[in-house]
Amino acid sequence: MLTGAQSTLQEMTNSKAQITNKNENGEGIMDKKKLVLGVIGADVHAVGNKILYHAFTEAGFDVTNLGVMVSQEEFISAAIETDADAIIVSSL
Ligand code: B12
Repeated sequence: MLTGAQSTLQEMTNSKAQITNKNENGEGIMDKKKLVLGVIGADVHAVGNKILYHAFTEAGFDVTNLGVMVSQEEFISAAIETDADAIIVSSL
């Protein structure tokens, strides 16, 4: 049985990260979406974060993985630095 989060993850990874744009010749080009991923605060639960890193990377996202015990400020700084499309917080 899938949890809500797991089925959302499955939908996200199945739909793939790339948006198809056209270049000047009208050919489709792939635009990789950028994510910042981590576990917030004093939380050290690393397993879900690892699975998400592999799932999103495999699905074609460009993932910056900050690991565990990440502050809100670190999430924001990394998102600005990498011009991320989304911040993903793995939690339980
Ligand atoms: C393993 C574990 C630990 C290990 C962690 C090892 C490690 N390095 O990861 C250790 C022993 C260190 C630990 C410690 C603690 N733990 Co602990 N732990 C667990 C346990 C058994 C499994 C967690 C796990 O890794 N699951 C497997 C992963 C794959 O699942 P997941 O993280 O949920 O992620 C999946 C989905 O949620 C989803 N997902 C997650 N995020 C996102 C985000 C998006 C965008 C999407 C789409 C999907 C998605 O995808 C993931 C992959 O499939 C859970 C119990 C449980 N049944 O969950 C308790 C649990 C999380 N722990 C708990 C607690 C209380 C603690 C401690 C506070 C205990 C203590 N008093 O010291 C400490 C906290 C330490 C700290 N500072 O963080 C509680 C949390 C309760 C709460 N929510 O308030 C739980 C639920 C146990 C319980 N029933 O009491 N723990």
